[in-house]
Amino acid sequence: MNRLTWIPRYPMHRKMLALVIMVTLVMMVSFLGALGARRENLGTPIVWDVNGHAYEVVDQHLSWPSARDFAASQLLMGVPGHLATITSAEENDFVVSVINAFESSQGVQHNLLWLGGEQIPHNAPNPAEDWTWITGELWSYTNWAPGEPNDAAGGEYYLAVYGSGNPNSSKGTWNDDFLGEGNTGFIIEWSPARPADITGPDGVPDGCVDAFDLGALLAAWCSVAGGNPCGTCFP
Ligand SMILES: [Ca+2]
Ligand SMILES: [Ca+2]
Repeated sequence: MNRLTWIPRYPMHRKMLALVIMVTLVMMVSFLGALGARRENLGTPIVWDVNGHAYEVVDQHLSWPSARDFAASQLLMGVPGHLATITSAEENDFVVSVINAFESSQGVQHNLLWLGGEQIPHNAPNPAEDWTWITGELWSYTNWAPGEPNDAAGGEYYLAVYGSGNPNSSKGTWNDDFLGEGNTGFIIEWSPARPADITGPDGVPDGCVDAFDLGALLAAWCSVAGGNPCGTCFP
């Protein structure tokens, strides 16, 4: 009787072969699963070392809601993205540097790129009021282009930042924009959870999560009744 030559003759060896096949299948399924979760857009996110967040320009013409959903579907080390939120002049400068890097490497000039700002409710009477960040961060810093926000076309409920491709507006300034506008892309930000910057050597947050923050955390932990699971505090 013919016999498949790759099948071991002895039961123990057959069990080992079955184990190897099973492990291989599990690894293949895991690998394919990882591929399915990979980021679909090309390019390399750039990390801002001030907050540890990563940013990337996506060169796709999508409506603001579609860009929002696309960003949320993009995982970076297991963290879903969101349309970028800009809460300081320093972050705006960094986002401009990300735009610059993308435009120079790809040889393109973007007109407008969606950000994660939306005016809610949409029928707000004042174009400058009721703006919110998609992440729930405090809306405080703004960098509107001159004359913006103006709701010029009506329905300008969505936030966009100018790239190099608009001759009338400075790169990095903002525009309230409508769904039908010719936005040429959007910016994704990944905001992984990280320990809070509680304090610095002078007692105020210093933009760095370091030993000062750990010390403040431990001090607060011991000072809160019942906060120390060991029931004692270090002197
Ligand atoms: Ca942000
Ligand atoms: Ca506008």
